[in-house]
Amino acid sequence: MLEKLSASLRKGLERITRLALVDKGAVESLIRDIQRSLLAADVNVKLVHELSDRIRKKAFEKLPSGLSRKEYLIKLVYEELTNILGKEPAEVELKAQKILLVGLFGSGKTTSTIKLAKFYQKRGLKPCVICADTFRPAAFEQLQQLANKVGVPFYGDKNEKDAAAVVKAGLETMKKYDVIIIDSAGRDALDNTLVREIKSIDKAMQPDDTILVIPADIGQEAQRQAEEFNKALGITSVMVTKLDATGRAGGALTACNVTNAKIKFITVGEKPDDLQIYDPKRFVSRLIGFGDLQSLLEKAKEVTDEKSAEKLATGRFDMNDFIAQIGSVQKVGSFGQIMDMMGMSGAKLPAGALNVQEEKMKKWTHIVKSMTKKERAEPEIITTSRIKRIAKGSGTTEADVRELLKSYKQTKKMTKKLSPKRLEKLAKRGGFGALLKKFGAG
Ligand SMILES: Nc1nc2c(ncn2[C@@H]2O[C@H](COP(=O)(O)OP(=O)(O)OP(=O)(O)O)[C@@H](O)[C@H]2O)c(=O)[nH]1
Ligand SMILES: [Mg+2]
Repeated sequence: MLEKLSASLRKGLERITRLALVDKGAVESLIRDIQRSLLAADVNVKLVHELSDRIRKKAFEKLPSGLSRKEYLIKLVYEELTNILGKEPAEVELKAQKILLVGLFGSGKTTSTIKLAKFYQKRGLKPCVICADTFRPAAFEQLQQLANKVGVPFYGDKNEKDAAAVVKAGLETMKKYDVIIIDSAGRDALDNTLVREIKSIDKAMQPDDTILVIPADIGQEAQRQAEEFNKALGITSVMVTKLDATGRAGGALTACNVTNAKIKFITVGEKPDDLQIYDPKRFVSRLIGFGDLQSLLEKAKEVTDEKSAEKLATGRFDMNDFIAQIGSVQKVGSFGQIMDMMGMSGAKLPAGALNVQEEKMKKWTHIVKSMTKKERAEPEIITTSRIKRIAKGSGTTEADVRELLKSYKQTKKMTKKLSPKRLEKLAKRGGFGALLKKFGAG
């Protein structure tokens, strides 16, 4: 199932968004996460290694302006995934055309014929379907019944064994329809009889588009199939079916990109509406579970600002960094972390208490804004009379100001006690939030 690939890719990326510092180690572990996800989805090993190398090579390139290292890295992963999944989408033209579906036994040709007809019908065209499968006895009835169900005109001839003859008669009968979709017979393998048969259909109809139908459950084996069909018959597009029913879809989708024929459609279920245009970018966006790249980047931006996390790692931070870090944790909505920062565990809090914590964050932000630049850099210099003034200026109480100062002081003290290595580690994990959590400061 795609959900599995999706969940594991997402986990790796989300781990990156939570990091405050992105270093070589972080990139390597992200690459390992991605490798694991892709290999489990049957993506070709060589392809996975190439992708890893590209990410590794580009990870520390000069940053494009306006992007942080973390955002850049997420964008890089997104682009590299899109790259192996086909880059640009194939063009789907909404015009009169003749389409031939080919593929092995059970790949999904007949059901896809109906799905395609429905697709064009919904977009205002007049499609019809023709059964050119004279090999399997029940093929005629199957397509006829499905066509009736969705209200698409059908042509077939139960008594004619020559597929090309059926096609010729069918095209003549169905002249007034603009999108003509022809379903052909499958075989166990692409043998000579199948090649000959499809070639004769091809000659009789001269399709605008010959779509190879490949079931996703064959995984990376799709490459060989696509190459074989392409060599023997010259396919112009690919449709990958049954994406909903297998864990190997990643392999099938990436493998199809070796031929010039692009994946044009995918099917994600058995119903007539379960057909989609294949767009690698949108596919990757959905796969990694973020609406689009933009929201992914925003998410990366929200979490801990890298500079202040870096300062935390060296123990040299001021009130601005302190608030920036707390603010970023708050934005992500990690209430548990905030509550831990306040020295409370979630279990002890009554409902509604979350708002109180949020209130406190707001207060703290106001308090810091009421400090002078110098005070923010060196809160130690704040005197009792200044506490009074700051409380007044920020619309809070003296107790609020004292609480913030105490929290800051404690954090500072803790950072001094820790070895630089441990500090760095903590900073990387989640900045101040993690640090405060660890020591239960409040
Ligand atoms: N879950 C799922 N099942 C699908 C999908 N597409 C096709 N199927 C099922 O796969 C089976 C075979 O589909 P057909 O359309 O009959 O395949 P075919 O290529 O015409 O088969 P032959 O004519 O025997 O070569 C049917 O049970 C379909 O319902 C899909 O996207 N998802
Ligand atoms: Mg069929």
